[in-house]
Amino acid sequence: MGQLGKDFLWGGAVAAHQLEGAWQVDGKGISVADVMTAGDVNHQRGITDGVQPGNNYPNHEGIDFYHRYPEDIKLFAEMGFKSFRTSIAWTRIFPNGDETQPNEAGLKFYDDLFEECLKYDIQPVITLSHFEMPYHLVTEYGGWRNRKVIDFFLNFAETVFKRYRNKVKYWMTFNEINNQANYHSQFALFTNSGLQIQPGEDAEKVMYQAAHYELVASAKAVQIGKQINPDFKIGCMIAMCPIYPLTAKPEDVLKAERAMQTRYWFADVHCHGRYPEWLLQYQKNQHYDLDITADDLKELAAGTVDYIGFSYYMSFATKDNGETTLHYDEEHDLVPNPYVKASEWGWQVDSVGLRYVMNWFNDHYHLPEFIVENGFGAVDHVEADGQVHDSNRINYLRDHIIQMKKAVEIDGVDLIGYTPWGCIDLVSAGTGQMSKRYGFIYVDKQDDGTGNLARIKKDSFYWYQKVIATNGDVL
Ligand code: BGP
Repeated sequence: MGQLGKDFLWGGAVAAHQLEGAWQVDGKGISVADVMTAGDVNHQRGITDGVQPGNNYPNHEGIDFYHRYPEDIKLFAEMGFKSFRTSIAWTRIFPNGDETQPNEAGLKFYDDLFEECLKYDIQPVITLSHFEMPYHLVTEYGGWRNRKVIDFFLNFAETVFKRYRNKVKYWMTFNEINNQANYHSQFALFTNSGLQIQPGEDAEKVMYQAAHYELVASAKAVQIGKQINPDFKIGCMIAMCPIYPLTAKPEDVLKAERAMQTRYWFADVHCHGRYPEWLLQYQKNQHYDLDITADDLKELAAGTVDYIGFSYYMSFATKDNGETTLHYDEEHDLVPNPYVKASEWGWQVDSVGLRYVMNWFNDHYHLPEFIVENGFGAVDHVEADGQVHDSNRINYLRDHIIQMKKAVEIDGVDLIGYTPWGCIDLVSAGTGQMSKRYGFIYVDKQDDGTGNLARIKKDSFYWYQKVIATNGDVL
């Protein structure tokens, strides 16, 4: 039976655009995250030109991690972190994305940040593209619908692989690359691929083409990375929300199976190095004559990943809708699961689902796994005693760690590490809110931008400190 090894990478996860702030400091360019508004009442974020003065764009200031990271990394070390996942903001290194020479001030910032981590024996775990591609690549090239963006991304990847080859071992290419499987979601298309669908365009077809170029870029980046440092471990990053059939009715089971294929074919390409047959057939049925060359397919086969990084928050359910094409449309085909409870943001909490997906990934790809996001977004309050008593978050994480341990100790899954999302309060990607908090550390910043950015250790800070100190034995 497997155990959580002594070098199990307990840690926490963030993303540059959700906490660094300093959005135009030291030469940084405008990223797609910088032109996203805060959430409206339905928590839907808008996309605008964001660069107008005076707009309260939550990503612009974040929690000022850019200047305060020594204090925050010290707090992570106090919890006992062995790893810290964050992203390199592409626009700190190449402000517009299509330059040939990098911005030295941006490279220096991450040199200093990684050195601060290594000072405490905390391994940086780095995402190359986390919803923050240069906005210039969107306006000038149309985002990932343009094959040229592959080379711009590879220039960025090679630059940072070389610069940090002795400081970073664990990398991943595109954060939640499969969110865009929901091709109706403007948020997913824009943050994953910088896509803005024009009137009359087939969003699904444009998404397949953009995803193809990203997958080729990922495969080529893996090969480049391994040439720079053969010890690199380069993973993919999949948003994993399993989709269960609502009933045992065969048509519901068939629908759920196609739903899983539709959301996770990206992992097939990342891990097997080829497209699944069902998708090739589907694209043929749809007469999608995509720009996929023989050389592309060779690159996909040569650039498979070393591990499966994934986020896990919730599970979904679906049921047969009478269509014969089996086509799964995430916007319309999800139904509530009566057996699980939802958070105040409607996310269906399902800790057993974590054990399910760890087995699903193991069965499909049999690669090491890394849970690089898991967490409970909730409104926290600083009580009269000056503390934040976040027992709901402790209960959520405890339940998920229990299932995670079963998948390792009973089912034999090879798990590299666990980095709960938003280990310090930061800006919600989906809603632009600070009030949807995930952290072990509270940050005094509110949705309207007010607050003094003070950090407060929540109850979960001390709980997680004990979890790490006992390697997951004390929960
Ligand atoms: C994932 C993203 C993270 C983070 C997380 C929580 O989709 O990879 O960047 O945002 O979700 O979601 P939210 O911030 O919308 O609550």
